[in-house]
Amino acid sequence: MRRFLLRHALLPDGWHDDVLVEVDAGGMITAVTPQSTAKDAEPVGGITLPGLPNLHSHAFQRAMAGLAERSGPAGGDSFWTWRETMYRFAARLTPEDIEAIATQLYAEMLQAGYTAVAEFHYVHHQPDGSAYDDPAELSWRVLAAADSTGIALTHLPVLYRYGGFGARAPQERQRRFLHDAPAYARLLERLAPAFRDRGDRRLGIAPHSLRAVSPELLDQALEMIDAIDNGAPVHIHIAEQTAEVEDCIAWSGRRPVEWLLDHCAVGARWCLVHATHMTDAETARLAASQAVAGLCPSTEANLGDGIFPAVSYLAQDGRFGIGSDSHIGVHAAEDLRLLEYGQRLLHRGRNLLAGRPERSTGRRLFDAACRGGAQALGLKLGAITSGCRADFVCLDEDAPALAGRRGDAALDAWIFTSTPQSPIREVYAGGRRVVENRRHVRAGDYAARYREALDRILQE
Ligand code: NGQ
Ligand code: ZN
Repeated sequence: MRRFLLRHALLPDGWHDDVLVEVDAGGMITAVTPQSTAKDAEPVGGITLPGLPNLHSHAFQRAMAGLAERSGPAGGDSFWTWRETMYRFAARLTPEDIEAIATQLYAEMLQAGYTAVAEFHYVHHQPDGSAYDDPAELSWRVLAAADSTGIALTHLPVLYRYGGFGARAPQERQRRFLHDAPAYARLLERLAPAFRDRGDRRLGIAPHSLRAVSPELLDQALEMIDAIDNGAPVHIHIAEQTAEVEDCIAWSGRRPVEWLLDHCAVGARWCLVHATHMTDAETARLAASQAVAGLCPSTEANLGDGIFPAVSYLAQDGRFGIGSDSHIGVHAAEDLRLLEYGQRLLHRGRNLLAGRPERSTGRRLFDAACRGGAQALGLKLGAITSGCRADFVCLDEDAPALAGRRGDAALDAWIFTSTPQSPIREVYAGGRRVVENRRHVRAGDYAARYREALDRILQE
């Protein structure tokens, strides 16, 4: 049992001072008492927020951030040309590389205020497409990265079988990703024991997209995971690009989100990643479904996806969380800011996602993204309350951007003011202090290993 005394903290019912938080040996909160006078507790200074869950990550892509920002030989760059660069990059990575990249990334996430991540993991096999001796080799690498850094992990092995709508044959360069149903079932069974009785881990599934699975395969995958953990998270990429919407209509007569809502029991266990292109009717149905929309504002901007209908979706109580996806940016505050700014540019107004008069936009976005993120990860975290993981993000009250501000004003300053130095000074994950003085406690080792890997990968 450990005891912390938080000087100024955001609890589910608002801001409080001198909050005593008791944490068990598993890193979970057992009691929260505001206005405590406890003398024997470990003091946690600054302005303390719950850690934000990051609901969408392809860890290996962190190492190619910035490498696809030159126009290609034919011009006409798009999501699809970026994808070719990404496939070439993915083809080169060894298991050691994947672990080094994921470890560096997860340490960066913790420094940025993300204390949990849903890893949408789809590089499974050797470069020639054959399975590793242990078919879960690359999943273990991701788990090792999470364990070393202290980030909580929802692991989503991706089911990828086809190359396009209507069960088109996959392409050669997708061969590291592919499973048929029996191989996927074996992967899930092999992984399952590593997730039992762990408050900081959950196993779910990720059918990659409606392009990569057939309707039958989607149903089979749901049966497989339910046999292991009934109700475990299900994440899928959907309606990110207009070409995908057109292809889906050509295949089925329906739009992607419409098709999914018609064919699957989409509810609270589901996370629809992107869902950028929806009609008003789809937006209303998704909001009513209680599923989480997985928004990835910096990646969606980088890839030229389009703008999610956030004003209307949130007005209908639609749930959402934030993901850093390709990791072109790893910055919790920046992604929340970009979500609001996309709407400002589109609708030419301000504070569009505050939800009601006289409410802080930052607070509304942060609360909702914590709640939606925790739901999407299927883990008890994202709030400083009994039963949740002890994840604290402490802003430096002496940071100039926060001068004179407390409570929601401090949260708004963190989210909307971009400063050269992040105000996040300390981070606790599962009750363990993993970021001190703005750096992960093992940042030096991780960065050295990461640089070595990248020097080799990019020289080849
Ligand atoms: C991915 N990324 O799986 O990494 C995808 C691109 C695809 C994003 N959608 C590949 N941002 O969708 O086919
Ligand atoms: Zn993605």
